Amino acid sequence: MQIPKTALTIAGSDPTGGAGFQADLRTFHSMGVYGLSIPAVLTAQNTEGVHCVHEVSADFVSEQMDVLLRDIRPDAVKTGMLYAFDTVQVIARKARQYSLDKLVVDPVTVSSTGVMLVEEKGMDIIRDDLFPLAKVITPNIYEAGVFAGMVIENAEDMKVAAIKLRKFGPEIVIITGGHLEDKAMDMLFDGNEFVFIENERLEGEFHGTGCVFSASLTSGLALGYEVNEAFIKAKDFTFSAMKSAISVGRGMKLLYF
Ligand code: PXL
Repeated sequence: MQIPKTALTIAGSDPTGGAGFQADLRTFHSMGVYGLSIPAVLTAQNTEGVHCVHEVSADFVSEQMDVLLRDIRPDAVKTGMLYAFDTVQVIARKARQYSLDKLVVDPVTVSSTGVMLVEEKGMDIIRDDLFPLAKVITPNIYEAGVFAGMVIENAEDMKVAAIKLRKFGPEIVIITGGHLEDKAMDMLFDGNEFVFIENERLEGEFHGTGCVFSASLTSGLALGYEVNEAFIKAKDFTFSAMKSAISVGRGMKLLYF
């Protein structure tokens, strides 16, 4: 049997499986990629929201990376919710040490219900230490605005923010979750051109769309696709998972695939 491509997620735990490393693993599997996972922080949450956060020490995140990466070299890697600044620092150091090149950084900052998923100092380190190592960063429109220091209201603003974010060092910037009237808009900027993908806007509150999008993008890179192609595949995958989302609890819908 042929050995499958592998992808590693370094992210938070979400017991609902709608977001976090659990959603990433489901996505990797669905895309035909073997999933590896390192929990960087734990949350207590349900479909109504994040209740609280429990840190995993930076030392233990470091240990998990060392033990895994000296044995297995993943074909692509993504980071999600990391929370603590020293955890972000350690991950950046290890990413350099192990030359993790197909690195997707999803700069998770806040939950859908407004709970902070990163320390303030952690955001600075994501920007200064992780962005320069990233092949792709995938902020949503809100996160892109925070990192670029502006409010994004339309497609022109998305372009301006992407130009600013690319100056922090990632090769490619993808901003998700833009909207214009009844359209949902995602945009890729590679330093030369802007590529917009438009979809119909779906009704309802969805949990984990950012995680599923960045994990499907990471799967595409692990499978050997260029970022432009992986972007289209990830968008299709996420949109169809949103269309078949399920209400398993009392709160937000979870993407199902
Ligand atoms: O969707 C962002 C996100 C990422 N990772 C974890 C989360 C959330 C949102 O709640 O809980 C673990």
